[in-house]
Amino acid sequence: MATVKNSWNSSIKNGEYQRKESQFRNWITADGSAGISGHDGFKAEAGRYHLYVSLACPWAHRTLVFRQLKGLEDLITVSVVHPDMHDKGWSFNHDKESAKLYGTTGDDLYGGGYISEKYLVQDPNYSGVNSVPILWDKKNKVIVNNESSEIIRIFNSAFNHITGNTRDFYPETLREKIDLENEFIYHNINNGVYKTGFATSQEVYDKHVVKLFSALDQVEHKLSKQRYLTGDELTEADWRLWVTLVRFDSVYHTHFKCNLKLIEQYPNIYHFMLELYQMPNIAKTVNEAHIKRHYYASHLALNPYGIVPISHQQDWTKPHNRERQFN
Ligand SMILES: N[C@@H](CCC(=O)N[C@@H](CS)C(=O)NCC(=O)O)C(=O)O
Repeated sequence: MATVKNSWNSSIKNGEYQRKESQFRNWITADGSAGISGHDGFKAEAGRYHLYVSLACPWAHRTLVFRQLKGLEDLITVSVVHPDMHDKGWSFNHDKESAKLYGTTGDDLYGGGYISEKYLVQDPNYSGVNSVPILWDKKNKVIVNNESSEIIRIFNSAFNHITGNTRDFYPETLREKIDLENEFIYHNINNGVYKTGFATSQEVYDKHVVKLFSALDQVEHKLSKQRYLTGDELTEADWRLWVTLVRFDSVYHTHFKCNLKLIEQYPNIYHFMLELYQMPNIAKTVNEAHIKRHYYASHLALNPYGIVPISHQQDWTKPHNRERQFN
């Protein structure tokens, strides 16, 4: 079967959704020396860096969460695209109404029209994916990094000397465990919902939906015995799972046919999701209208009329039970 181009950061091969590699992988460090991947370094400075995000994108959401967790709100500015993503990719369409409903900002740095321009500025022949998030250097007008798993690691430590915030979500002692959780959750859950939703054959859909729910069953069991994925400490792995959970009942369950259960039907995962949502400054990273509008109105192959369903409204303020003793 042929490879079909898909408007998302992906292609479809033999009915299977395939995500592409991010191409900009530079690192910010306290002194600007080259980062771990051997690329040119960028120095951590207040006001120098910027994030381009969609509030719908779970990968971009990770970076917004870490911006809050690490007290980087005043150091790193943000632009929010319009939730609709069509042929020309993410746009900076923006007016009073979309600002109010979806948190759009336009390209408040350069007045640009599309995210693709940020990539074309780097390389006029750029043919990669025009994805968000982008971590942008305002000083040199270049992309630092467009891989969220690395952007959150940068945020986790690079600006500590400026903010004094030394909270560590990737502590040395837990790295092996965190890496294992990340690997499992990325393939089966974070990307699992996409592999399920974008499957173009029954066989492939059946395979991925079963894998996804078997992974959720395993997470439910784990969270019945311990507060967080790696034990009693909140880490990067928990946040990486959480961004998928908050989109699940309103979007993935319906739009991606991940419908064997709702997250609400997994008591431990559900309360874990509420607990993290209720942590300081986290709720402001969640814009449900932007999330729903993006998925339902952008993937017209899955939802041709772009109708956004009135889904069950989650009560995010419901008290969670995660403070109990685990044995
Ligand atoms: N590996 C990237 C993936 C980012 C990604 O897939 N972003 C999607 C939105 S959720 C995107 O911008 N897609 C644009 C496109 O496919 O044209 C990361 O984690 O940062």
